Amino acid sequence: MSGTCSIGSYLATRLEQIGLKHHFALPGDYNLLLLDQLLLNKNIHQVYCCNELNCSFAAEGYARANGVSACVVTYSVGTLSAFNGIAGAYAEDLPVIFISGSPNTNDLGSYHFLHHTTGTLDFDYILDMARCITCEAVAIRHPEDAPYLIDKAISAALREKKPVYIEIPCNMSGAQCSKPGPLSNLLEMPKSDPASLAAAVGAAADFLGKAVRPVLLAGPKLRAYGGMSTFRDLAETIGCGVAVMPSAKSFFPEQHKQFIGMYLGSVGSLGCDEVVDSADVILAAGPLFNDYTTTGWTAVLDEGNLIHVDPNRVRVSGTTFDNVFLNEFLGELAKVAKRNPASLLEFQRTKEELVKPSVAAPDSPLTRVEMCRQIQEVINANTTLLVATGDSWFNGFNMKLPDGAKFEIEMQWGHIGWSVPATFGYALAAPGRRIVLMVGDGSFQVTAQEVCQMIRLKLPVIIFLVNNHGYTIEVEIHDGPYNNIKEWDYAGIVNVFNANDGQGHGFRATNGGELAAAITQALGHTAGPTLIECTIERDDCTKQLLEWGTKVAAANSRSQQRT
Ligand code: DPX
Ligand code: MG
Repeated sequence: MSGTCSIGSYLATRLEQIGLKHHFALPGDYNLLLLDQLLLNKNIHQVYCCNELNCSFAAEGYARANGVSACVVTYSVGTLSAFNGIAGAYAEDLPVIFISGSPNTNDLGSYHFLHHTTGTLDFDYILDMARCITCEAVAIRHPEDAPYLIDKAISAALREKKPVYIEIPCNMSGAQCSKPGPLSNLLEMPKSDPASLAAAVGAAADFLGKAVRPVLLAGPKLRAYGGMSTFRDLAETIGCGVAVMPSAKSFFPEQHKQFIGMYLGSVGSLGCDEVVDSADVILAAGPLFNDYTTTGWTAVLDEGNLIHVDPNRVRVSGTTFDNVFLNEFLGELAKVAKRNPASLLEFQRTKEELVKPSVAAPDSPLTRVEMCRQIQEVINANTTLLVATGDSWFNGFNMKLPDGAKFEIEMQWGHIGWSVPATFGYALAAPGRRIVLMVGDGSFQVTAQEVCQMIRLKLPVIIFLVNNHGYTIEVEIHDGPYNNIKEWDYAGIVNVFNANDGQGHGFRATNGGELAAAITQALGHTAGPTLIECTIERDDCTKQLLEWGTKVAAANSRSQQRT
């Protein structure tokens, strides 16, 4: 292990060691030498995006499938664009190693103004901003510090499941530093304080033991903090009803006999909110309750009834136990929790069966219901369904997932445009899966270019582009001329991206027959993506969106209260 290597090669080895097969990149003169160094490592492929925003979202999507990811951009002009996706990764608990190639260190202390900056002598503003949206931000200024700083950042990302920022000056990527050793201590995860863990488990077991009708609720942080399997163990020990929050859809199998649906207050799945609301103890594992997930603060669970399991602490009916980690807590609780299936029995007694939509006539104008009916058929055990911000969220929530199917949503950050590059990144990290995206026309217009990278890398993604002629979610919350968007030829755009060497397919479906034919083509096409533009009426949205939109709008328009 002794000897030296370049800083760029040190970084490449570390990225390889933490399990990356790809990193996403955009060139600029401050990072070109770094990109050259990274290219020397043949075990990780450099993958390109059309702009830095997309690059950050592609890395965010890759981290969803792979657990961790990296993207490399150029200083300031590139970094600032990527910050949006990096902040999104922070919100969504995804460890993205965000690397920026920065100015020559000899310029920093001199009276030198530099391009791509604000035209002042401040060269720290990017690092300062990065600190707000990462869990560790480091800037290499001397080669001998590089191994320490790179390792410090990478281990923070893996430990905290948040993005980190590493700034490498353009005169440093080729400079020598000591070679990387084994990863071992970088991967060490913190352990709960034993006394605190025992106290938390004791209090939770006691609280659950006295409950008449407990339920379990899976939250969005369950996956990032490694609790999906211990959560299932706990659920099976208790035998109670198990609900999921929207961003945790697929974190507990929907075919499991204890599954009672998605909890989203009055717009959750049929019969679920009644059971959760009437439970006297709710164990929420890795939740994040915000205005969206509480449907505009109309579905706020009583803290007194909650066992609130955060990544690193637990609150049992308002009493906090610090230094208790989610996965260990759930595992220990599963060993001592008592059986109580009352909430599941309640659900089974009260549940109403959903009426399956009937098949529409193949030549009648396409409706949202018929579109979803057909998309449902595409979802198999090997599918990952990604849904973009908009009514695609609610269309996605209503989809039934067979065991093995996965669901991805960016509901905390909620950036329109996230889904196209994130799907690209996800598809790259999950080559064997059937990747299906549902995206609205407005969201698509933000980051549409990234379809060309799916074409470039021959990724057989199926994109259902819901053309409802505008920002329908906003139409339902509050309409105005700003919700109208310019019509595009969405199906035709694939040919623009194909140019003379691509094999993407684009179809427009205006009725059920055309949609069925396009889906058949898509399922047989493996040499690139298929985009199916589904044209529906502007107001053809889910009833959940209407109700949710009204409640969120009411929460947004509350006037200032004096307390
Ligand atoms: C906005 C949203 O067409 O979906 O189904 O028609 O709503 P629907 P579209 O993709 O439109 C999305 C649109 C404009 N949200 O309805 S959800 C506000 C918004 C945001 N992110 C950013 N800017 C604005 N969520 C970056
Ligand atoms: Mg739309």
